[in-house]
Amino acid sequence: MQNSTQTVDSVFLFIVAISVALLAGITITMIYFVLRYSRSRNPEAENVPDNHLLEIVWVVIPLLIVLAMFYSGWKGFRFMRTVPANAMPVKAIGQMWRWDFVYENGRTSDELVVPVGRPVQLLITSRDVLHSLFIPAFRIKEDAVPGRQTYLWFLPDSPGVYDLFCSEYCGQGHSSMITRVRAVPAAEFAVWYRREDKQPAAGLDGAALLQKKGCLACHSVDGSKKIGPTFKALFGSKVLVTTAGQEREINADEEYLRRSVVDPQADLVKGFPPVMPQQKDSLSAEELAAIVEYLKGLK
Ligand SMILES: [Cu+2]
Repeated sequence: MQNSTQTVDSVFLFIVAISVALLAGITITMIYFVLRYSRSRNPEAENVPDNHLLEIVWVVIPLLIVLAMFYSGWKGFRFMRTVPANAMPVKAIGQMWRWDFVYENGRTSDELVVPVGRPVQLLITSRDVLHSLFIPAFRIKEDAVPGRQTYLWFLPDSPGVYDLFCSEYCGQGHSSMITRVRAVPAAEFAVWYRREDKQPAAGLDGAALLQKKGCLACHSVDGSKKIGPTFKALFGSKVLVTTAGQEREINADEEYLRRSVVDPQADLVKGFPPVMPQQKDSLSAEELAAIVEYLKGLK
């Protein structure tokens, strides 16, 4: 089965080949004309009458060339917009600044694990601003738009690990919005797919989870100021927040930590923008507990 890599590369090479041929042809003709029609060889100016055959040729041939380029691009576009019936749907959700992948059985992952040999359809959206999902190895890219679903498909035809980027500048942490596509043999995928995500790759180590979930793009653990408040010495401190439009001072207890992760805008810390999305569906209860436990220990 053909995949998007071959499709895009063949269109690309076709257009590059035509461009190189045109560049060479035009350059050679130009050099020939400079020499052949130089003033030293033609001291007397001469009237050159029009040549209908020549004019028709230089209109029709370039027309055929650009139509051929259009046709190959259009064929490739149709191929890439037509999702095979047996494709595996995976939701891909972008947010500042990470990707979440949600599978049909509810399994979630922060890297895109796919079985080799089966087409994958990505159903893409965003929790906050515009992002763009880009997998260079498969030559596919599509915007992630809040409130709207876009799609892509690709065929992972050999096992391997491929980069997956955000390619739409989406704020300060844009460059850390990078993860991987892991294409594994079908049997290995079946095991991974059935496994409950109680033991994520990073274990239940709160520090590793903060890193893995992208929290540290906005929050520091050493007291330095980023887009969000620092986690250092947060537990037990007094925090000035806005709750339902009312300013109040709140005690940063365990309940506050948990609520601020799951529903960050419930108590918005003064001096910080309301940009963090809710984390209801992106953290398991165990992961949340591990993170809160870790935050409590940050003196
Ligand atoms: Cu982004």
